[in-house]
Amino acid sequence: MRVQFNSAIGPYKGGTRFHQSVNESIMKFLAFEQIFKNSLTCLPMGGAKGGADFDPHGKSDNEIMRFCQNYILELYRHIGPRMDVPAGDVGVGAKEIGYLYGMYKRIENEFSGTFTSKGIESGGSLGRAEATGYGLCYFVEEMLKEFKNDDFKDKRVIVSGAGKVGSMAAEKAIQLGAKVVAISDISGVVHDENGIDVNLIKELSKTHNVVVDKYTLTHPDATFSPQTTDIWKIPCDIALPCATENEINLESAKELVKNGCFLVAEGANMPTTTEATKYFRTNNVLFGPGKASNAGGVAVSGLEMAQNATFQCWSFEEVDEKLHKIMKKIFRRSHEMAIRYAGRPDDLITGANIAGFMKVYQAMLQQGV
Ligand code: NDP
Ligand code: 2IT
Repeated sequence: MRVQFNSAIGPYKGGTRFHQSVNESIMKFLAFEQIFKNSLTCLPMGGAKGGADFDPHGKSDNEIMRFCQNYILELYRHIGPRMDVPAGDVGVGAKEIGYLYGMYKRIENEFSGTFTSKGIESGGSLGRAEATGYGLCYFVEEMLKEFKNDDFKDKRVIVSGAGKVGSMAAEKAIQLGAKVVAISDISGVVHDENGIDVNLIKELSKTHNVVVDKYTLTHPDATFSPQTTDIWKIPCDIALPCATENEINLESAKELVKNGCFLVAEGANMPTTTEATKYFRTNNVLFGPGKASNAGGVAVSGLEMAQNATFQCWSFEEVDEKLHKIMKKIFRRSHEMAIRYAGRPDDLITGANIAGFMKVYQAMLQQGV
């Protein structure tokens, strides 16, 4: 299915999710969020989301390819480089995008981009695979600088989700001087006080198989718990939920606050329940809302569209620098709106909502409602 929610500021744009939980209600809320997230990037992209309740875990490459091809047999007529540009999301990475784009090309007989997060050889952008996780850390850097006059150095960080977003967030946090002490996937949580070996996590997560439970085989000092929510019980300064919706509930929020966590930034879409979000706010935990903090992925998707449209290939450094600037700008705009409308400079939830909404609202008025 695909929900095309708003195209006031650009072609419909958003990820494709393959997961057994996919239904119309989840797609609608993700597409709705995507409108304002995409607006925050300042790039011309509308909001959409799509997917299927197909579970790629344990499927062969051939089965995944056949599913992708059949998915496109219906979707192809509704997408295009100026109409709707899907990308990856949970369960959909460069491999699946390759199969989807390949089938689209076979039907339409054109090399126009139309999908982002493609493999590099198929027209993908360098830096797209890293973009959401790296962008999240760039956003957190701004939060630390503005509200604490501090940085990542020596901070204890926990990251849920060892997928595309989580593994890259962990990698960048480490590059910026943090110690990532725990990471999780659907099999459970690995806790390593020596610092998580992100290269191993990245290596293991190349397949759709669970990986975290294999970590202790090579890292005997680490401990493993099969309960995914146990990650929120591990003392940390910064928590980066990068797995799925509603993974931090009120109980987990209380554990985090009790153990000294002072900053939470969402790499996933809506990983924090409303009650947990309120608890963070009333306990002075700095909070980065997903539509701002995880916008780096779609921002680099926008840069991939720009490269495809102009037949250019930018270097990793060029893309990463642009991503860094975009994340800083998203923070600045959300912060300004928080000061202006929420009366609380750190209310980035209100700030990002208003900053994202204003452009879409003005475009819709200009175009006649
Ligand atoms: P992936 O499928 O690559 O990774 C998801 C990871 O989360 C996997 O390691 C998965 O484990 C794990 N997981 C799933 N459920 C749980 C759980 N309950 N507890 C702990 N771990 C769990 O997806 P992405 O990294 O692409 O997406 C993650 C989140 O980020 C989603 O909310 C997505 O919408 C959002 N997002 C993604 C962007 C992107 O560009 N990819 C951009 C912006 C937001 P397993 O593999 O074992 O199932
Ligand atoms: O939730 C998201 O922002 C994504 N899955 C990325 C969307 C995109 O079009 O790159």
